Amino acid sequence: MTARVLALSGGIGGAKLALGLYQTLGAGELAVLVNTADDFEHLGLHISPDIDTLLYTLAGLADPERGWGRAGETWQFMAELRRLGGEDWFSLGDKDLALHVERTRQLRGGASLTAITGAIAGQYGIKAQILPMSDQPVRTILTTDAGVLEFQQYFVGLRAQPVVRSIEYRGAGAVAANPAALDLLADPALEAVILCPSNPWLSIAPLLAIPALRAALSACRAPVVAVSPIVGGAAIKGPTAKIMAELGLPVTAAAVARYYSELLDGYVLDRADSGMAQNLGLPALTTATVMKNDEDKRRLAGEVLAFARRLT
Ligand code: FO1
Repeated sequence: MTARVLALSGGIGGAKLALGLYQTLGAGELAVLVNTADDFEHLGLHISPDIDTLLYTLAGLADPERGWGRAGETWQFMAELRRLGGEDWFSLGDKDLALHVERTRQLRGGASLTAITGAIAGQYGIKAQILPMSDQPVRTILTTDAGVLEFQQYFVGLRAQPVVRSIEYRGAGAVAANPAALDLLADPALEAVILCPSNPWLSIAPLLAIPALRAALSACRAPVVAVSPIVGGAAIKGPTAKIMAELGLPVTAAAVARYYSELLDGYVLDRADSGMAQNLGLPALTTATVMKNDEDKRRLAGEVLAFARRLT
């Protein structure tokens, strides 16, 4: 079945709404286009953190507290690695490790990240398409007060503490966008494109930096709706608010809407920010956007889909 809703997502924040959409839509009706600019090579393995967060979340395997990695994980590999004096700044659980080893083996055998992700999603019983934004590498590089840093070095190694001056999505201008995503965006049967409440600058911007994807989103006939990751001047999780302030932007839901503005047909913001809804220059839905449990995720997903339908 061809998907009728395409969600754009990074890792933890985006995966929450993606799960709500997945549980609200029928089997095969959701496709998720995922950031791969956080990917990196670590201990000789290809790690795709945002894809893995989507895989584990939609399969019901994710750790609910951390948001990344597996529930009920064990850490014997990391303990032994530490004992050997190995690199232990990035934690790979024992179950999670199997995914990285198998993915890396298949990549070295010549399979594409899209094909591998599709096969793993199938193994996990996921009835949605999980699409890497590209099969070629794009890498987020941050210029900070601690120097020029690769994404995971900044995010995990330095806990996102350095002050960000600028962000580059290295390679984005030259890679091919995922062809399945381009096909979906051009499909007249597509009903909605949802920008999940991921970090706009770290998670969604890498997708938008791929010229063919941005053009396809602009040309798409289905309504494009973003959900604000900023609520009442703060981010629900992660460094979105900190980065906005460091980039000289006001930390508001409206500033996120302005960042996406030319792509959007509608914007969803929290009740805490209802005062901003009138001045966005585009249709807005004000609702409770903080997702504390699966019921919140399904409720928000249902409201976002109904809002998008009204924009058609
Ligand atoms: N995030 C952390 O904060 N610390 C970790 O040690 C860590 C390990 C890790 C391993 C596999 C994986 O798929 C994700 C992992 N993450 C970890 C999360 C991840 O790197 C970030 O949350 C995303 O890249 C940002 O979306």
